[in-house]
Formats: sequence, C-alpha cells, structure tokens
Amino acid sequence: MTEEKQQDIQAQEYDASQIQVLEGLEAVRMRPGMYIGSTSKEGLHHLVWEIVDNSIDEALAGFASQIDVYIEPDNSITVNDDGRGIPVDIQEKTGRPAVETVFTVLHAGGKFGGGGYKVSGGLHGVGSSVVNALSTQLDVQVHKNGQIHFQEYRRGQVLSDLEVIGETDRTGTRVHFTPDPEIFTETTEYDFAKLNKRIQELAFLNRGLTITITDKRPGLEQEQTYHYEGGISSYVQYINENKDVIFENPIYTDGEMDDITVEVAMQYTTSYHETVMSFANNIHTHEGGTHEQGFRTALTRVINDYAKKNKLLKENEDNLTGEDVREGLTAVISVKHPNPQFEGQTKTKLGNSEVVKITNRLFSEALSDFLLENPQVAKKIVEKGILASKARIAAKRAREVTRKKSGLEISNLPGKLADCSSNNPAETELFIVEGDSAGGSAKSGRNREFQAILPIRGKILNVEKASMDKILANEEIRSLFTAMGTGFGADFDVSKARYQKLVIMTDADVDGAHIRTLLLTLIYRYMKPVLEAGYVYIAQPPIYGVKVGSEVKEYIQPGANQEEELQAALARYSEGRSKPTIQRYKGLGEMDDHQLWETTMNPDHRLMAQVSVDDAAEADKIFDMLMGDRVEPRREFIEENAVYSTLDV
Ligand code: TSJ
Repeated sequence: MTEEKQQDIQAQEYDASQIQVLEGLEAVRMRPGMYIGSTSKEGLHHLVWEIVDNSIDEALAGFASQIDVYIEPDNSITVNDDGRGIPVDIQEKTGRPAVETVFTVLHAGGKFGGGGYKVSGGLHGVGSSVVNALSTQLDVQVHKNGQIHFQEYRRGQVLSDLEVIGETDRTGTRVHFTPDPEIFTETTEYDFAKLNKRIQELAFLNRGLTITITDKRPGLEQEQTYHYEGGISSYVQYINENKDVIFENPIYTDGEMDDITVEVAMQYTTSYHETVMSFANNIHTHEGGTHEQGFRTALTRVINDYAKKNKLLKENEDNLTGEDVREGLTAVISVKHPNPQFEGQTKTKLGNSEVVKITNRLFSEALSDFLLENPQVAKKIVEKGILASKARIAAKRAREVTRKKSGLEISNLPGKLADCSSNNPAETELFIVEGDSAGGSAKSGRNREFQAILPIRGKILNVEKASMDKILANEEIRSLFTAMGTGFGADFDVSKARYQKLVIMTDADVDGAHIRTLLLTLIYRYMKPVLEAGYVYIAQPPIYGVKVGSEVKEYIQPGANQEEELQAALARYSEGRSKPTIQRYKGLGEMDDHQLWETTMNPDHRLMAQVSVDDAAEADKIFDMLMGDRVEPRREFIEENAVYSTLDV
C-alpha cells in the first residue's frame, strides 16, 4: 500500500469514528435520564460523582492521595486530584489523545492503560463523556511528564485540540464543568450539604484518602476536609458518637481473597437497635446482599461457638438467633469487587455468590481472634445476646397470649379520635395534634370528610428508653397504633394503614419540637414502613398572613428569610386602594378553628414537609442526640437550629 493510500484510509477511519462520537454524545443529550437517572436535582449532583469516581479509582489504584472538590461562584464544579494524570498519548485506534477519547466517546472511561482495576462507579457508571455532553462547558488540565496539557469542550464537542499550556512539577488531573441549564431545567444550583455528606462517606469508605469540599459561592463560603486513618472503623465510631458503647474500639478487619477486598467494622452499643450498613464498590447497598449475608452468618455462628465453648451458654440451651446477637450492633461492611453484580428493586443488592464465603471466612477469623483476646468484652457481648433472647422469648409468649385480643384492633378505636367519614386510605389524613385546645380547633376546623384528628396530651413516652411492654402500655402510643390500624411489632402491616397521610401538627416552639421528635422517634422505630412509604408529614403553620381588608392574600412560613418574604408580599399588595396589613400567628393553640383550617389544614394552600428516611444512620444520629443521655450535643443542636426548621430526617 502506498503511504498516501494508507493516510487516506486512516483519515476515513478517523472521520467515521468522529461521526460515531457525535452520534453517541447527541444520544446522551436527547435522553439524559437514560444515562444519569434523571435531570432533576439528583441528576445534577450525579455529574459530580461521575467525575469524582475517576479520582477515587486513581486513589484505589494507589496513585492519588488527595481529591479536592470546589463549587465555583457560578455553580460550576471543579474536581482536582494528585494522581498520575489521564494519559495524553495518541491512541493507535483513534489517532487522538487518550484524554480526548475519555471525554468524547461514550463508555470510554477506563478502557485504556490496561489492567485498570476499576472498582468505583455509580449505579449509572457511564463516565465522564456523559458529564461532558451535559455541560455547556468542560475543560480538563492534565499535569504529566512536566507539562500541563489542556483541552476544552462545548456541550460535548471538542473546542480545540489538546495543547500544552505550561510546565509543572507535579502530576494530576483537574476537570472543570458547567452543567447545561437546557438539560437541568429544574435547578442548576448545587447543594453543599448533599455533596458534603457523600464526600464524608467516601472518605470513610476509602481509608487514608483526603477529600476536601469548598464552596466558593458568595455568601455561602465554607470548606471541609475529610481524612480517616481508621476508614469504616471511624465510620462506626461516628455513627455511635452519641451512644453508649460496650467497648471502646470497634472490631475491625480487612482482608483480600481472589481480588475481592472485604472490610468489616463493628461495635455494640447499649441500645436495642441494629444499624448494619453495607457497601459494594463505595455504593450503599441498601438492600444488602451476599456480603451482608456472609457477615450475619459468621457473627451468629462465631458468637454461639464462643458462648458454648466457654460455658456461657450450656450445651443443652438453644443457640442465640441472629436477631439476638445483633441487638445494639452497629456495623459497616465494605467490599470492593472487580465485577460487582447489582440486583434487587433498586439495584442496591450485591448478588455475587462467591462473596458470601469470602466475607464469612475473613470476618469469622477476625471475630474469633477478637473474642479470644478480649474475654471480658466477649462475655459482655454474649450476655447481651442472652438478654435479648430472653426478651424475645418473653415477648413471643406475651404475643401468643394476647394475639386474640391485643387491644389494638380497630374495633377499639380510641375515644379521643375524631375520625373522618371516608374510609379510602388514599385520600384520608390523620392529624396528630398536640394539646387539647389545638385539638378542639382542629376538630371543628377540619374537613370531616377526609381529615381525622387525634389529640395527644403533653410529652409522649420516649421509646428509645422503654421496653416493649412499657411502650404497648402507653395510652398515647396505643391510640396512635389503633387509629392507624397497622398493628404492632411482628404483626405490623403497612398495607393496613387507615390513612396514607399521617400529619404531625405541633407548635413551632421548643416544646412542640420536642414532641415532634418523640413522635418521629416512635414512628422511626416502630412504624418504619409508614415512613418509608412516604406517609409521614409535618404540618407547617405560617408565621404571618398578609391581609387586604379582611381577606388573607398570602401566608409567610417561618424560616431564615421570613422577614424578606413578608416585605416582598407587602410590596405586592401596596398598589391598591386599601393598604395591606400583617397578621401574626402565635401558635396552633392560639388560632381559632377557621384560622387553623385556612393556614395549616386546607390542602389548597397549606404547606407540609414530607418526612423521609434518606439515610437511616444520619436520622438515627439525630434521634440519639436529641434523646440520648448526653446533654451537650443536644444543646448545641438546638442552638444551631434555633430558628424553627423542619427536622431533616
Ligand atoms: F474521568 C475524568 F476524566 F473525568 C477524570 C479522570 C476526572 C478527574 C478529576 C480525574 C481523572 C483521573 C484519571 N484521575 N486520574 C486518572 N488516571 C488515569 O486516567 C490513568 C492514568 C495513568 C494510567 C496508566 O496506566 O499509566 C492509567 C489511567 C487510567
């Protein structure tokens, strides 16, 4: 072949590949949801993780130790690492620099360089070209071989060839991108708290890595640095920060088998609840999977073996169950697998079957060793399990005796309940109202077709500190469970809910906040499916009404901007003949029935905050802090959140 002809063919191939590239990224812009899940706030934040994941991979490969994330003043994002720098050499197949291919070819990430052990990556793990396609502007700087290489793109298209723009004495990659408002129509504003939370989690999950996040937006300036030498062991300590633990340092193990790494950290608290969180390749496996299965099996077996061998449990006694040995347990399990299989409804269940025995084997060994070396702690763990088993057996007996008549049947609806006439749960609402006077106003102000009122009086029982029988004996709690119709404990059934909205309506003062937290704790611990179904709301009574004559034109909600919003609303109605006036609402107790209906209960213009369990561990922490024995963190929290704010749980 002549040289000329060869060049010709190369040029043609290059053209063809370029056309494919354009088609590829055009498809991303046509159907962004297919690549990043959604174009809402979720999708906007997902772009950051697509980029950060690449730096995490570089860290896991052992070449990067620091990652910096910046929210720039214009809501664009910069991610910088100190890794080797994305390769810039010309690839044989495309005739283009590798880094250009990374950003312009779909799914190209990690396909060069060879031997790439890519373990991170989001559920939609499709890489940096997708981020490029969905950004008005993206630029990359690679520090490598003493030179700074630079390239820039517009909505996924190359703006100029890769060029050398200077010299450097370090290595690393810096990517800066601006999400496209044509794609992210809901919002292009980043949420510091949201990025911050996941960055902290990534720091826990990747021991020794330093990650910083800096907000450079005017008025929002702040910075956080995360670095945990203890990795997930530090995570367990963080989760247990406001709890009493039965031994100081979490049990920690880290091992590798067949290219799969397994880390487990665990610690017992004096509480009755279990917090087991698992991760696969840094992804929170909410639905559990084979790593959790291996861990649970090992935990139960090793503790029983130890108990029998050391005569803490007699040969003829029943083994402790998994539930028994997990009472009060906080554990984090993290595996890194070269080829993870995600299954389940939300694709957050690890499916790789070989992981069961690997996790089981590695963790069994570590736990047995720990128990042998710490006989005093071992005794405490076993005794806690034995106590849990006794309570379980007693509770089961009590349930069998009372099964026929638990007292929670709907036929026993509490006298205080003012029920609604509709019995279609999809449209009915149960308002839990604090205090008799507010309860009275709510009863007469409501729409009795679909709104039911359950007044509760004073402080309700703190379920965090009470045994099951105490809880079941508490009248306020019984009336709530009876009204909801969902049953209790093992018999709980969310599909039996008599109302699909459960609205907590308490005053906007400290007492109201306390009662709200007690109710949320109760719901979180004993009605969790109701919370998960999205049935739980917090009513948001306004602080001001803007009236013209006797008609209320607008309601202003309490919050950091309440005064500005009030002024803006006043300005909107100052044109007319009669000037607007301000009505100030003091609290639920002081509103009459009509006001309460108009401001807080009328679906046409009320405001309600839906309560979600976004992150069980975080919610748990807040509850523990507010409810636990330690006064100091609670006082700080209340001071920091002194302005009436919805509890973000
Ligand atoms: F993906 C990306 F382009 F968006 C991106 C990649 C963004 C950021 C902020 C960092 C990175 C990145 C990629 N950091 N480090 C790397 N490393 C590599 O791409 C790399 C370097 C060298 C070799 C090699 O085999 O020599 C292999 C790879 C994959």
